[in-house]
Amino acid sequence: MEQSSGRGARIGILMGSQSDWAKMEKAAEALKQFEVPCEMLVLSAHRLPDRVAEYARQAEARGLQILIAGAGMANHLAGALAANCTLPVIGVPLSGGALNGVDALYATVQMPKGVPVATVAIDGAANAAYLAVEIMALQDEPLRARLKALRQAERAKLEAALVEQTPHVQEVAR
Ligand code: RP5
Repeated sequence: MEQSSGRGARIGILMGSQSDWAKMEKAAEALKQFEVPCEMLVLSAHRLPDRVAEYARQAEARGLQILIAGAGMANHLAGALAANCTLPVIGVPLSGGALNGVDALYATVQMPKGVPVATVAIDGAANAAYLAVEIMALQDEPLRARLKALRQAERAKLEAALVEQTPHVQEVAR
């Protein structure tokens, strides 16, 4: 396991179990292309509730700007973090267990008024990172430029693929 505790981290990526690591690593990978420093940590809301609260309470003072939290089944990690800080918290419901992530989706998304968790799709860790970057880019001009450049590059790649496909499409249509 590579537990990264980031000095200078702007985003904290947390997960309920070591078994969630591979799925949550997708968030770190997505952040890498934007050069946004992050830290990754396994902290269970049920097994280590005091540590979760402590982490959330100290997060802002440590320079973290957004927390991303993923867990499966009775996912209370994102909610427990949101309850203990006012940073934006993005929840990632993870697949697994008898209900394969639908339970975690409901547990993550149904937060009480005033204590929101922005919830992405089941196993949507990469999108949690993109959303975090979009929020941070509001106040960060170079990051905004990187975000727009990446979108543009992806669009250009798809446009190019479309042009390559065109003769084939015409062939089929004939
Ligand atoms: C959740 O239960 C964890 O986030 C994980 O997705 C799932 C299974 O956890 P382990 O039993 O592998 O620790 O709380």
